[in-house]
Amino acid sequence: MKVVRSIILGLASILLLSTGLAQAQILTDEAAAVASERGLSESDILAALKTYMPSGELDDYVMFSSGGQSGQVLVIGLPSMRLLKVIGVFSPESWQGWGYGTDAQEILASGSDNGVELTWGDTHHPALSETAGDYDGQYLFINDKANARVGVIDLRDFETKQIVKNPVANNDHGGAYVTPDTEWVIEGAQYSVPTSGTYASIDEYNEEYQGMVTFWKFNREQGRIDYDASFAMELPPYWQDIADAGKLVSDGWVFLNSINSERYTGGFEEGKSPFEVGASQNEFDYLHIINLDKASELVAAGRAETVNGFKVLPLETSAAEGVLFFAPEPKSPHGVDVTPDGKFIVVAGKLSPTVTAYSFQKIQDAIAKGTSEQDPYGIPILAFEDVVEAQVEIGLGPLHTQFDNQGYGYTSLFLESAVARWSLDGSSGEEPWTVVTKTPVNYNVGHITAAEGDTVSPDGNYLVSLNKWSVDRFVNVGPLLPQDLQLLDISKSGEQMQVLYDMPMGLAEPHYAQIIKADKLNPWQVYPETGWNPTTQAVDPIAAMPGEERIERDGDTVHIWMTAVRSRFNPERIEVKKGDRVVWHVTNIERAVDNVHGLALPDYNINLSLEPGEAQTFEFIADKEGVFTYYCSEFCSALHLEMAGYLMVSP
Ligand code: K7E
Ligand code: CUA
Repeated sequence: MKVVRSIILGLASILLLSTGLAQAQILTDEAAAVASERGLSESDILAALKTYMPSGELDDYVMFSSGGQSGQVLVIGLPSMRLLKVIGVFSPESWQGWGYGTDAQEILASGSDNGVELTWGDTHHPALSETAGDYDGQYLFINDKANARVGVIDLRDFETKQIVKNPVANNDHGGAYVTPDTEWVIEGAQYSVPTSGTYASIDEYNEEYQGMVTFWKFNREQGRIDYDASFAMELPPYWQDIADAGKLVSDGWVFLNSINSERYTGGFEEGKSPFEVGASQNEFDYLHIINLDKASELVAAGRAETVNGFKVLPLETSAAEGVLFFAPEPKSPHGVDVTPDGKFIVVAGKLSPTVTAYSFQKIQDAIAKGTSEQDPYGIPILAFEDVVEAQVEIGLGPLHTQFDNQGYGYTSLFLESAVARWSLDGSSGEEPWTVVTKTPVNYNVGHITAAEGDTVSPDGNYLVSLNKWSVDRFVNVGPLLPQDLQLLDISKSGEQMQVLYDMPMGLAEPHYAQIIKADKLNPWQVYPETGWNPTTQAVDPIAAMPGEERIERDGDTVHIWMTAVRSRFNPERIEVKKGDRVVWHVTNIERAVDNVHGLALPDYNINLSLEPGEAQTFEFIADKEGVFTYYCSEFCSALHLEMAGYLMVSP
């Protein structure tokens, strides 16, 4: 308690300068009493001080985290670890009206064209858009591992604008990652299947199944992936895992790690080894080294084939033209992460207690020198000793690596439940390529993410450990536990890395996250003009405008042009006939910040969120006769409960 008291005394003396003796004394006594009552240690108090945000104070960083099986993206402020927003991407999100208006329904249904309506996604890796290798705060991309889709979120309004379905893969894992100027969004498939989408017996796995990586061309002006300018590369049927783009010296190259070089096909039910054993027998798998610039030149020169209407560069072409190379990587590896200077590619061992740093220069030299080693598909294999710069003995179950501004790498250790800090090639002042310290986390960490950690100039300061298990951490809420996101202070060099905060995340399993400086984000507070369509990011020509509210019948279709303002809808009474098609346009004509209205229409499964200026259109067939009340579902004023109307459907 002495130490605690001395910290508090220290604090009090700072306060004394501004407030005077009496108040400082009160603080000392009260704070010491609280600390003693709650049994807080010195480091507890420091942690509390470092994360506490007084009401009205804003966070320094914003973390965009995947929402895992919820199909969402989570927005979290740092260092307070306050949840700021949940963004609906692959799943309907009624709070945002995401998936209830016509435009959003169309976006959300992307990929649902084979007769099954997709209503969820498994988001893994968010990627902030970059300019010259730095996050620019404009867009966010996120993959859906379950269905091989990529979502595009516009950070002017934090809403999903596009979902593209991969036409030559049915699941993905190596996405989303961006190249340093966001020209390309990378999406690597995971479990190999016949890319044509047709049936092939698993006995023909080696010949008829393929691996895949897709490069989606991003059009920044339009804020959309350009489907027709995108292409995929066929890969051998190993299971490609995680990817990263080169930067600075390695710009133009892409790195993908893989598992299952055994090309094991399972069959536990027939007495064979399960996948977990059969797919991890080899000492080495293959780091895929891809010359993306060259691949895109070949595609531009017409060397791609068409599979399911999509451009695919055949494996033979990549092999013959020097687009694809392999380097051995130990053993069933997981993350691949390029250092901020672009010089090294760090692969975490997973089943090997090491991280391996490959030198981009050595890779180039080895490619120039040539190799006679090939895999069964004719892909050149560079010799391990030719391309490796260093191997760091890191600990058990290394998965993912991040970087800071002090010359350290950080690697998550799943089996050890720890984050290791280690020195890169020397700028930290420590002996190069050695572990400096480890901090325990609770428990079983997957990804870690550092402030601006995937850029050419990371910030250091904070690191978040995204833990898989939260046993013992929180009040029991039943057998499905929350996830645990732990904030670490990594601002000090050497052995000090303090866990500051545990944030329970009761919303599926966040895999990866990226942290951007808050001042790089510049979203709108209200939509720029009244009648704004968030999908087109422009005034909608069919929006309902103030003064033009009306109901018009055109045969069996009834058009409604409605405005919403505190605290009324106009019109309030709508009469239609059973069987009519109702096309309902509604605009929130408020201009004040946070003056949101909702439009909930029970029985027809509609709930919109209308932010100031926003226009939405939805439609339905009025196939249920009766009297329905619609109402504003956002508490907008003292007379919010009066903000309602009647929809009457007569026989
Ligand atoms: Cu390691 Cu899907 Cu990035 Cu999870 S993945 S941990
Ligand atoms: Cu408008 Cu409540």
